[in-house]
Amino acid sequence: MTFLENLGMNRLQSDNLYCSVLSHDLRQTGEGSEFSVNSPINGMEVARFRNATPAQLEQVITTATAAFKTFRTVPAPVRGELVRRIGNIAREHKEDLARVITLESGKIMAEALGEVQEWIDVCDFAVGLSRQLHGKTIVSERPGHRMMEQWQPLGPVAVITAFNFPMAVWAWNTMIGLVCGDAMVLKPSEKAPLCALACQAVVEKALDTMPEIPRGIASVIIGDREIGQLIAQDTRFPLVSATGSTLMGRSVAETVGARLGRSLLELGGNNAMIVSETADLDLALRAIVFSAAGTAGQRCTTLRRLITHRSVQDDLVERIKRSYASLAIGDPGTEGNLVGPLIDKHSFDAMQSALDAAKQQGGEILFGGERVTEGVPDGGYYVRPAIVSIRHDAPVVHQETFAPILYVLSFDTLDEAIDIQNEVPQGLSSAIFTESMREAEQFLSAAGSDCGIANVNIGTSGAEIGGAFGGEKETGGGRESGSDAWKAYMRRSTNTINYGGELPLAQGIVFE
Ligand code: UN1
Repeated sequence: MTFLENLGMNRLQSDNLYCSVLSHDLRQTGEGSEFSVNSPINGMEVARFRNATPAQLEQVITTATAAFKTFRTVPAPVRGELVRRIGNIAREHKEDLARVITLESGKIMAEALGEVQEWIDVCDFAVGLSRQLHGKTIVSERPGHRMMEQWQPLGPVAVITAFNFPMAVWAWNTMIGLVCGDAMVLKPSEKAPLCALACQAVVEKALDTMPEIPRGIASVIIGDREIGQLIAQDTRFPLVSATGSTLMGRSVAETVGARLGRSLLELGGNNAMIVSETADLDLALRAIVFSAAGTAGQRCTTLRRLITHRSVQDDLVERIKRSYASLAIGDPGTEGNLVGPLIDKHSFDAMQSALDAAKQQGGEILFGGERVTEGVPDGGYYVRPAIVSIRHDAPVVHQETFAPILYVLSFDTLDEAIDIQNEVPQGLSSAIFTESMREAEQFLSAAGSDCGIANVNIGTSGAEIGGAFGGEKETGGGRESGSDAWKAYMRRSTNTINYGGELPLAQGIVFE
């Protein structure tokens, strides 16, 4: 695995185990239970780790807290310069980084390269932002007074990531958090720890060129649920940003909420596309296939519900079937393949039980769903993406199954389609395909989609980093990446300054 060596990761190995605790100041193998990382490509072991212990977490938090004290006073544009260098190193190693993603997440190379590109893009965004952390000047009701607000660094921030976007989601949080002046601690998915070490290796290369920056501003801790729980409990993390299942997010939110900390959650999606009778079906088809079958259905933004106007449904479904039949399924490292493996057997079993449930609930499997064993590496769980026709209110349709199952639902009026779109507990991404301006505007209006992302003539997945990314309801409400998502990583301080010689009270109160 020369790409790991190119990234400088070989030096992290000792006794065949990779480090579980990593920052410039700390470099240790874990002292907890051992586990192996198996590539979804063929099930083979690619690395072994030992989980970190609570005592090792304590060291990481102490290091991050100390680094934060210095880092918060480093001027934001200098912090931006660090992020600029991180982005340049990521550019230089784009292909090697993508290979680590493919190895651990099973994502095809084209999408893995796209993921590294998201990291690079968010670096560029964050560099510009480092000179734009603006507060407001506010007029005061009192003579001789001025009011303003400032945005200050928040503190050490914990980032808990999922296997499916092991670098991009970390980068959205960490590149923005760094320009905001926070010390960032990553607890990666246990399925993608090598990606975390690769990210850390890039940050450390950049840190080597800027000795004025405290080393402990970025660290990685590889641990199990217990470590995640301890992170959520620890008041030294004013913010815990977590991406993953709703189950995991609920537990993080409850624990962080109990200590009145902040959590930033990006959880499950159950994303829908409405295809109107006026839609450009060629365009819709391309969007559907990428959104539903791309990444083997393992994006938070994956298209899971296709809400079609009754008049176009049969034609559209036929076209999707034809397109699905020609999708190359196989080794994600081989050029030309478009659908790689599911992450593991557990994920395959979950897909099969969802398909069984769909059948029991009156659904009909129109295409796919089965395991593919020919022309794919042995040991991986490759599946043919499934198309299922079913009632919109069947219970299985309201759950997120992290696999390529596309439920096809029908509607007669747009009001009905929007109700169907909004009736699930999740609220991440949504789309409408229509050539009607009225329909598009209704979908985007206050009475339209209730999701954090609502698109017109674009699929549900593949968002750019410039927008705020996240969703409502069980998706958790957090926003990451672009727009003003940076505000979550800072504390707001409202300042009133009296430059007059009197002490007038607000609201005209006389107290003498
Ligand atoms: C995720 O699946 O957790 O919009 C993130 C998209 C990507 C990010 C997905 N930019 O599909």
